[in-house]
Amino acid sequence: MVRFLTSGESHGKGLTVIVEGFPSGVSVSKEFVDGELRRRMAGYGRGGRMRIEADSAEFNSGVRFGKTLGSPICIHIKNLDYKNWKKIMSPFRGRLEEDKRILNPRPGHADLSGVLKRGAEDVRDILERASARETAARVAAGALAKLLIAAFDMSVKSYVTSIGHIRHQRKRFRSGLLTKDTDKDPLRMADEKASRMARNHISDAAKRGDSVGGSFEVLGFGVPPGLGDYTHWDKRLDGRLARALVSIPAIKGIEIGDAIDASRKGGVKVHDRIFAGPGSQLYFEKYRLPFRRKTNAAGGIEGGMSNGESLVVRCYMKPIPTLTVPLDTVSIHDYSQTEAVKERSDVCAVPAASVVGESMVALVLAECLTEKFGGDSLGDMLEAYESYLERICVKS
Ligand code: EPS
Repeated sequence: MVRFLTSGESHGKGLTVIVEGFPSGVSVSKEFVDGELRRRMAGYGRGGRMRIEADSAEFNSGVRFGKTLGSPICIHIKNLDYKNWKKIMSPFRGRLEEDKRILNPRPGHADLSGVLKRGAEDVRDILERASARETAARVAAGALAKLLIAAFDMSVKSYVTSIGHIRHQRKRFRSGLLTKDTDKDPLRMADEKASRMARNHISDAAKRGDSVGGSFEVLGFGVPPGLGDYTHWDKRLDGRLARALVSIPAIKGIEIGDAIDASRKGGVKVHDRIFAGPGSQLYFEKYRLPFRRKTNAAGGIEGGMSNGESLVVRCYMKPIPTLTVPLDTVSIHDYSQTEAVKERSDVCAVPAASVVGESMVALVLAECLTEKFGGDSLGDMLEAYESYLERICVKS
């Protein structure tokens, strides 16, 4: 099954990701992976760091002549900012200087619990790895996953649904593909008025030294029924998606389909009725399910499995905890009252997080596809997939 591990500190030499269990025969383009990395760097509200970096994937293993080998794929992304941090982040030279230590942990960040857990004497030992810089490595892995699921005519998209209290005015963008290219909007919103208001909101927050959270929706298209499983808690697709998405730094809530609205209504009004007749989704240009739905309150998941409708998952991000208005905290040296460290940071990273959300959803789908259709070679997987479609679909 597809899985991955990342390494790297925010101001260290760089980030590395190893993707394992990835089938052979998948065409990989470095331009595509780099394009995904660039999408994550964009967005109004990013701090000075993104003007220093130019994330790009260096492939160290697992790909030959543009195709995956089935062996572990290792990608490295350089931190261009490392040249400014060589002394502070050197693996061997130098030592911890008393006056360079960070002693005042930021509320809302990993700082304090990390120091207690690891016995660190410098908050930097914790914050460097806890930094959301790590998500660049996830996006590199997610780009590979996107290429794999694309071979099954599946895709993942996202758009930002709110920034602070400013909410997207257009109701939904679920039916079919997004009509707008949200990459063109500085906040990845599909509602221009909301985007303009949100930009002002972020600028105002920046002037006050504050930060801003928000929400985004990730959509999965072309997903066949039966990914994930109802038989065990850890195989459920909704559980796997929730875990993958809440693991993105600062994501604190996730909603599948219309979960919150549905919790306030009766079942008669909520559940997506099933009708006879060919489904709207066309798989491999010729297969359709022999039934269809007119609604998708379930967000494409029933009983822990995909049901053939589009996946709809919404994520809620808290405001970034690094602030120029420092919050109350205590010193890790003597627990005396003080103010949190002021570090350079982003004011709002919701658009970036939505790209990371796409990556995590693509990785979960890639994992489910290799689980159901085998993971050795793309050719074998596609054959198994087509015989599954033959069984559950009608040809149109
Ligand atoms: C981050 C702090 C900022 C962000 C960083 C996440 O970095 P710096 O401390 O260097 O200004 O820019 O995000 C990234 C570097 C990135 O690539 O997304 C944090 O503390 O989480």
